[in-house]
Amino acid sequence: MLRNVQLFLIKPSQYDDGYVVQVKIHMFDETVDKIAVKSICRSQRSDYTRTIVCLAGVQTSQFPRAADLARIFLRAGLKVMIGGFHVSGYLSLLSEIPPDIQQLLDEGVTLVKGEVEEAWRDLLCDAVHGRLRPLYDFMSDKPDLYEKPIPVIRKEYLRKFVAPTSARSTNTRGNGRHAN
Ligand code: B12
Repeated sequence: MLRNVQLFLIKPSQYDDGYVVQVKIHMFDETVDKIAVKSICRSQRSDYTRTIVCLAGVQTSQFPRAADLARIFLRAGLKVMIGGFHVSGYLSLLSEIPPDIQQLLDEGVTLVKGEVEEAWRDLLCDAVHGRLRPLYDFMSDKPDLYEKPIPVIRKEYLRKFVAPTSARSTNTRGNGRHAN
């Protein structure tokens, strides 16, 4: 008699040169996590691996730290992209590229201005295939978010914050107020 049904839903990957292609995603929020800098640097061990580092949601106060991290990862031969308010806001508001941003462009970091919900796939393809451009500008091409799913946030991550519904950490200084 049947007692148990085991149902496995498996979305297969694809072969490249006979090997199964796998994508592993690792997320860090430095206000509450220690970034595994050394192991990230070592993660591109062979020609068969591509490590892409994305410094995400970088605000102006965080940009110097993002730049330091970007340089460490660049020196390890990794692809590095930076996006967020500092790059998007400053490149929109100023008529010339500010020196701190220009310096990183000169060193080989890819900077991304604007929102990427609809461009993310193409950006990752460019990174994987080694054809990243220095600067991407999606400012005039805003994604339509109405039909997009709400992001799922891992519970273990939210537990690291004082209020589990807000990404404001115990380490963050300031009164948290800003004019939007
Ligand atoms: C929600 C929010 C918060 C939340 C959460 C912040 C967080 N760290 O997630 C809270 C309330 C905690 C907060 C706190 C603060 N905030 Co705030 N916040 C916002 C707000 C309203 C929305 C930000 C957001 O999540 N947008 C949605 C995400 C998806 O958009 P996004 O970050 O721009 O990312 C998109 C693109 O930039 C791009 N992108 C981003 N990263 C990357 C990386 C790569 C590789 C690529 C390809 C693309 C990419 O793709 C994303 C999707 O399209 C903005 C105002 C605004 N309208 O943007 C202010 C804003 C970002 N905050 C601001 C400030 C000043 C702060 C504080 C410093 C205030 C304080 N004194 O404490 C703190 C800093 C906290 C911290 N540690 O980050 C300023 C930043 C100004 C600046 N020059 O950097 C803003 C712009 C408000 C303002 N007008 O003054 N904030």
